[in-house]
Amino acid sequence: MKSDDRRLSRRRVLAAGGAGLASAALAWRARAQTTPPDPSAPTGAPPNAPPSAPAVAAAAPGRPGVDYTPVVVPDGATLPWKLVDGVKVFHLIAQEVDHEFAPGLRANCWGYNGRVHGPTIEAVEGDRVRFYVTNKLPAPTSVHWHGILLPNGMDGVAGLNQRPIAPGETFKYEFPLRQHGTFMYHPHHDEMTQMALGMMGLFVIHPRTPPTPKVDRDFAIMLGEWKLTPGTARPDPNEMTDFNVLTMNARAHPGTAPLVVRLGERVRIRYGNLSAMDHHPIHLHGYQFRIVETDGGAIPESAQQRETTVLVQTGSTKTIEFVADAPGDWALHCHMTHHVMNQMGHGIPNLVGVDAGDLDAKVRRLLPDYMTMGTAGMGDMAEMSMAVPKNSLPMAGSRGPFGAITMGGMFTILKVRDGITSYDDPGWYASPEKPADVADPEELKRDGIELG
Ligand SMILES: [Cu+2]
Repeated sequence: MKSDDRRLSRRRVLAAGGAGLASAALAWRARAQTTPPDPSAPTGAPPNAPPSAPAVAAAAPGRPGVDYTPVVVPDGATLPWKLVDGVKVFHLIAQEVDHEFAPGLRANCWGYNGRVHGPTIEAVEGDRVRFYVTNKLPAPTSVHWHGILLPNGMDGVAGLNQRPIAPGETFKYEFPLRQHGTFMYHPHHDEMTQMALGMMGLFVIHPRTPPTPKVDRDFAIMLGEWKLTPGTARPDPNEMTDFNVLTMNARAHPGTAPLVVRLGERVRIRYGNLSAMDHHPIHLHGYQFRIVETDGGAIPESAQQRETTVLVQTGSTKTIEFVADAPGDWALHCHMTHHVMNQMGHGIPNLVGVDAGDLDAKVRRLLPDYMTMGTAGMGDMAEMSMAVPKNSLPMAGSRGPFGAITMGGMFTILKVRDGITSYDDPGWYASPEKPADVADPEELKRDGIELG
């Protein structure tokens, strides 16, 4: 609110009369006194308490499998740590990484510990964490702990909070974790270049008291976008609008691993988005879910809404939960239709509805493989195994049980199965019901459907 607006509304309130004002103030006070405490606030210190304030009541370092259910990072990994005098010690190594986005497409990226994106950091509210960051890049860098409440000198903005980490140097960051939720890390030095090349990761802090009901499968997915000109070897950090590789955990469909879940399990999916320029509305088929948390903390149950799509703005995280009670292969994808496409074929004229006539026959005299495409849309492209330039991905397409899946990019599959004994890819779902298929002429007749 601008100060002018505030003055205006205040004048308006005063004009409403003293008695009304007094009763409004009383009502406000009563509400303030009965407002329950913020469930996302850590015990012992308010979220914005200065660093000298006590952290959560001194707690033993959280143990995986005992104090929390470790997250699953499809196509990714979590960062190992060791315990030294009660402190969890991590080592991040910033370096160049040869990364595969999907079979057929690789690039020289920048990441951490041999991975793009960097491994997911996982700890528990109340832990004290120490990060050594070694810079093996040819450029200075820094690490910002995005969304984490910490002392100012640990915030990692080069030039503002620290000097940059020069190539070859190892810096130390250390702070207590005073909150829980899903957060991120990324450089805050030459962000445009370094993040476009892949430098980012998720930072999951589990609550000190495990949630009830218990979450059985806890997935972590970082959403990202890249410009990788077909045939080139490095992502282009100068791109502002035209991103052509859209990823989940730095993989593009058909390179994305499915999310495998046993029927009836409670599922959490944590999404983080550090895309350069885009927000991603992530849609899940077959389910309604609740958005239970943002990087600002847990959302009280009374304020949670049922949704089928969650908008993950860049620079934010959103966490959803649902009980996987519907078996099947359910699509999980960004709903921006150009974000479920891969590199090839965006910069072409609109040929939908065009009659190519005998153009193909004429051009084939010169180019034997020529084929006019796009006159009835792009769906056919997924069916054809056209030759594409070296190191590039066709616009769309993977093989499903019923033919081509005409999507790529920010797309994966939630596979819910009864009776599975492992979380390995169970293959395609064998539906007990007959899938949609060509209509029976008798039924068409019965239902009065006239086919012209
Ligand atoms: Cu998107």
